[in-house]
Amino acid sequence: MAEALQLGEALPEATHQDMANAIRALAMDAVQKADSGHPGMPMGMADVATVLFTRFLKFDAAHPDWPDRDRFVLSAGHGSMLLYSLLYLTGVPGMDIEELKRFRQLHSKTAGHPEYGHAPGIETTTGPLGQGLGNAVGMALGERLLNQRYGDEIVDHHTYVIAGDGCLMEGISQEAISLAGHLKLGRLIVLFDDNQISIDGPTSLSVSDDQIERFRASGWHTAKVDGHKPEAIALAIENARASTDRPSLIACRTVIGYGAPKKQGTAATHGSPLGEEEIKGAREKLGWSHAAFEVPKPILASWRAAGTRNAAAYERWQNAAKRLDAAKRAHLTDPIDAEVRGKITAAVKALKSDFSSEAAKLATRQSSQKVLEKLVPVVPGLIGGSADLTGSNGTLTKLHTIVKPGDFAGNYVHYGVREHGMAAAINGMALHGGIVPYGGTFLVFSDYCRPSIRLSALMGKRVIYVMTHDSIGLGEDGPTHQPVEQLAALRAMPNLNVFRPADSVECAECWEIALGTEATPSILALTRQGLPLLRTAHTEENLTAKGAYVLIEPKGQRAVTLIATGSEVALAVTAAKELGGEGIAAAVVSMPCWELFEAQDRAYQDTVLGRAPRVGVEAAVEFGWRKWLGSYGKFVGMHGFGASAPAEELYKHFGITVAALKAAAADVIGKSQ
Ligand SMILES: Cc1ncc(C[n+]2csc(CCOP(=O)(O)OP(=O)(O)O)c2C)c(N)n1
Repeated sequence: MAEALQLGEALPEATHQDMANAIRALAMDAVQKADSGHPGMPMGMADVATVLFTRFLKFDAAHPDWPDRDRFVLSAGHGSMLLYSLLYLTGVPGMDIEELKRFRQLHSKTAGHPEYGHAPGIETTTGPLGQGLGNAVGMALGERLLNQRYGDEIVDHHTYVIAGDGCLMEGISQEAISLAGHLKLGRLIVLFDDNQISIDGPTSLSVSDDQIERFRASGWHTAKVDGHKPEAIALAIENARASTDRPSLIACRTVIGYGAPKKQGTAATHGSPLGEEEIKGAREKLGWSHAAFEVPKPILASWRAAGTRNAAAYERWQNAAKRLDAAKRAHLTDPIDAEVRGKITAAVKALKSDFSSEAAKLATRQSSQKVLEKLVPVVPGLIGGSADLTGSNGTLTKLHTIVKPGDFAGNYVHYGVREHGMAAAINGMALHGGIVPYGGTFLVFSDYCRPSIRLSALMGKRVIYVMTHDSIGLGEDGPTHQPVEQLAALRAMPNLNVFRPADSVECAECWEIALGTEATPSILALTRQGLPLLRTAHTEENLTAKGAYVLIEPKGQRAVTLIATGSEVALAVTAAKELGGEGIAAAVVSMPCWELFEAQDRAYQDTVLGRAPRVGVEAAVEFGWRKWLGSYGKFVGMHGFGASAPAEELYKHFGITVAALKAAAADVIGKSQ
């Protein structure tokens, strides 16, 4: 069997064709064994991938987490067997032949689509088409930002992407292409699998774009090659690498399912096993006489040699990295280490104390800006930005400088009106390492970012979304801009912390948690309108960390508990005071983060929620609130879309008022007696 090579064994040179055919064979065998998967794309792009991995890609299979490796993103994630074959063939630890045999099985490293974290070398989770391309823009931007800060010896690599027709048809691709062209990300190279086939059949059914002209219009260097001619591919990649001030597109004309005698060039190879007969025919056509999953020693040896080709470069890099200051070196992979964490906590504590004593009325978007002013100097790699709502989001401080095309000294990105592109790019920056990204837009446009937010959550990356104008409280812009269902929709997503702070102090606490939570992204839902300071008594403890806490505990036994988030906590506080004046003991629970509260133990939850009947208030739809209110609790909030009017009028119009809260309290108390 063709597995491990003996030490000292000569490495006979395999031909390019043999090496590419190894990918083809593994892809068709694994898909056949799993009885599901996508053989066509790996078979079609095997030549391109072989040229890239054996001649250009800077990686060291023994050290797949080398910070200065080239990034390889398989945006067309359905072709996952291409990536898995490459990882196995080049010798990435843990990706052995058994994993390929377990393609698409539970707990294998070889999931249907590449899952970040399942195996080294999977740089990002792909499958939702176009996302990988968006991530790659962020990775390429991250590389340039860190190059500026660390120099060529430490950070100097390329980002390569394989994208298919599907990726380029998705809307997100336009945002990604446009942003990369604008920023002049010259180290981004997209290899387009130009096979003119997608699931429904030939792409002529649905698209007539001239992709070359399209990329060129956004300032890209472009080329077209026959994707089965290794020398032409190599030359195109060389030229792309020489284009240092423009990103590059190489349209590689390929035949999907290359080698399958009857099915190649057709959609039949896209997403189904080829079948035993067709595989037998493909083996004959390709001249591949080996058994399923068998890669002859000389061919494997050549692949393994590709995997060690950069071992010396890796050693050189290690030596250069050793000369770095220890903290700076650590921040290349982990910007928020224990020391930085300590600084963040100290800054947040000081700010909370200031906020409490000043007791100013501030919109939480303004509070957030004030928090950022303190964080920018202490968090290395903190890169801000907004999708053209900088002033509204409060994402820019006077300490920031702007990232410009070809100039990466700054720490703030104007993403333009490209919410989806921004969200995918900040995922890419977080994946790259060395960067803690945040990006701003209006909360209602979280829907424009949602597919990328979902991937931040699925991958478990520290990405911070600053989403302002979080309710009808934004006023006159009206229902198109007033989120009502977004909070519920975001809370429905696993592994996402949705924060809705009630005042400046909670806002500072939310930032501290978001920065300290490495494997969970955060949404900060912030107000446009001013809010009174509620946390007038300074506490060192971060109360938001438990998700919810008792803000007001009445004397004596609770008659009712008012639970609120964000801007509505102030209403609950006023209602509780008035109820108290009327002899009704009302508690107020501020609940800035449901997810963190859900993670608390039962005893804490019981103390906070109490045994009295409950009323919930949030200027959003009720969906999800039952779990806090129980069957008999009442909810005060939105029951449909908002309207265009001044905020105060809207609160009255939609019945989100102190009077409504008191009436709801009376109602639930009455029912419980
Ligand atoms: C956002 C999104 N929409 C739809 C799909 C389902 N899907 C997977 S592959 C594919 C066709 C892709 O065509 P192409 O990129 O040309 O891939 P090829 O047929 O060349 O393998 C579709 C629609 C998906 N994965 N992601």
